[in-house]
Amino acid sequence: MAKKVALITGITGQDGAYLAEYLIKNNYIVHGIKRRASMFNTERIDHIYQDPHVDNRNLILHYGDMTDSMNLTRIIQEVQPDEIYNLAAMSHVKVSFETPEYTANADGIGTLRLLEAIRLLGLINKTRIYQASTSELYGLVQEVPQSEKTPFYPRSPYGAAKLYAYWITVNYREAYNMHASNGILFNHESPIRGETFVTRKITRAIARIALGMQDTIFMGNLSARRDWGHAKDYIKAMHLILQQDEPDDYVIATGITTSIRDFIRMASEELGLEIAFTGKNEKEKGYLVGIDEKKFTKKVGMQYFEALKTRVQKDNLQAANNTPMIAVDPQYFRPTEVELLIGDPTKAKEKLGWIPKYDLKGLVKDMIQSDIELMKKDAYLRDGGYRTLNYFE
Ligand code: NDP
Ligand code: GDR
Repeated sequence: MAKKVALITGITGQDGAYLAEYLIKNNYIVHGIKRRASMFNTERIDHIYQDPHVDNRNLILHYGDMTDSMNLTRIIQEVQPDEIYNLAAMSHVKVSFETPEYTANADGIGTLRLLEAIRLLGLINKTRIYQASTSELYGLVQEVPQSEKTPFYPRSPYGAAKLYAYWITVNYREAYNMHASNGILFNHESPIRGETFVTRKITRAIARIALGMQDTIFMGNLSARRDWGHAKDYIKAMHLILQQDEPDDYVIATGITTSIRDFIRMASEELGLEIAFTGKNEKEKGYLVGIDEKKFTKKVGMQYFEALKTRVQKDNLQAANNTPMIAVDPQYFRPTEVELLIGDPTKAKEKLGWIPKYDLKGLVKDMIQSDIELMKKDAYLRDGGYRTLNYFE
């Protein structure tokens, strides 16, 4: 049987990388669109990269951009994909307040460009399309848990751009009978999550603190709550959505919500660290109040224990000479915040047969273990006295 051909926009991102690997394992030929950058930006897919000089490649990359209609149309014409996964986006909610027009262009109109290309190229009966919709569509809480029927109320330029993308996908499905579907995915994370999203920022920084490479993590709103799953589970839902006879929209979530503060506690606990929070709002701080020596030694290493022990504070946490592990910096607050997300994945479980493998504890463990390994490389170099060249000297 001929292999199916998939085109992934945003292949260099977290989801694009996991999805590309998954589709290749499932006998697809995968084409991906990457942006030109001044340095390599393919780190997440280097393990599946194939040299352009070998025959019968199953991963082929094209330069492109969601803001360039002609480029997208030409790539789709060349590739003639059976499935398109539109994962490319300016995906950072806080940054979208600073780049609202670009976000609307790439995330909103970008989706229209793909849909219109499929139509103009006469591929409506061949090409199925998945749109990466988001729980950010729900924004200001209308009801919980949030399902496919919950009204939308986006709270950021990102959310508003994705709202347009959601509805234009529904419209092309209804107007032209296109196999176009939305996955309304709640937050999903992994060891390869971008370092500025809150979970990865936390696991990376806690690993660095454990290894004595950093003192404090500066955070935004610690009370926001998110429904976090593992990206490895969520990309399987994307694939399942495009294998259905009928196109449709699905919420993909775990149904469990957790605050940022509790995520910090869980990530710390993975290494045997106990954090206590004091103060409120901008004055809130988190201190190291205990270390489980056995756990820490096993997960991080004995040589880092003594140094960290000196940071344990039990009494008078706010004393001036105590360095907090967690401090709040209002620069990370958003002009309008999404306070509470909790999704209802019933439809996806019943219709798609989607079964996630990871719970939040498993996700946190996966992320923190990976960040400890990554950061240890730097710690070993530091401890071994290795210094890289300074190109600017
Ligand atoms: P990432 O930010 O990790 O990846 C985004 C990808 O889009 C990267 O490959 C990036 O390229 C690419 N990209 C950005 N702008 C453009 C552009 N103008 N033209 C072409 N490519 C572009 O996101 P995730 O993998 O986490 O998310 C995938 C999609 O799912 C996104 O659309 C996101 O908005 C959405 N989503 C994500 C959720 C999550 O929790 N992760 C939840 C719900 C929806 P580069 O590497 O060059 O920056
Ligand atoms: P989100 O993810 O905005 O939900 O969008 P992010 O991890 O950025 O924020 C989650 C919550 O944490 C709070 N927060 C902080 N966030 C960041 N980034 N940095 C901080 O220091 C910090 N402190 C507290 C935020 O205020 C927020 O409430 C992600 C993206 O992947 C989107 O593309 C996707 O659509 C949604 O998830 C579902």
